[in-house]
Amino acid sequence: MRSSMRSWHKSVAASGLVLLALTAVACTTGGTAAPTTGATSPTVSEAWVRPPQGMDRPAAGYMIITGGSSADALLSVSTTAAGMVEIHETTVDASGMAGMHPIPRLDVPAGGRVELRPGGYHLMLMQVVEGAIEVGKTVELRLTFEKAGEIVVQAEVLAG
Ligand SMILES: [Cu+2]
Repeated sequence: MRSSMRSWHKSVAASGLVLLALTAVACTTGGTAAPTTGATSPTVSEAWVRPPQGMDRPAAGYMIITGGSSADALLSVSTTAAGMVEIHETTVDASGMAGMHPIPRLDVPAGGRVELRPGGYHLMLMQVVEGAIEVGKTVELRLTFEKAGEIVVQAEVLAG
């Protein structure tokens, strides 16, 4: 009896987590209705931008991309806040030195979760428009996916 209670608690906790995750995704997509075909596009949550660390320095963008019903890929990103945006991958070489380089596409598996975060995949916003990326502001990022097309997200500028 006691053990069945415990597993009941566990499953309630687990479904609560799922619910939270779904709510977060629904908020960032602005409650857009799902296509009637049942096919879903990738969704983007927790988008934020770290301001440039000094003059003529790039800013960085982070987010969580959750895959839709079929595999897709992020191909490019643009914003009015910067002249150019690259998708970067962070790698660590044999001597432990971290470096980063642009990648032409970021694959998003169906139903998968791809995190862009400090020390991992990230967006590099180059040629930042003066004053456009400051803490407290919001940066609009236009993401182009191979299949889903354009997805626009609002990224909060956070000190980080
Ligand atoms: Cu980078």
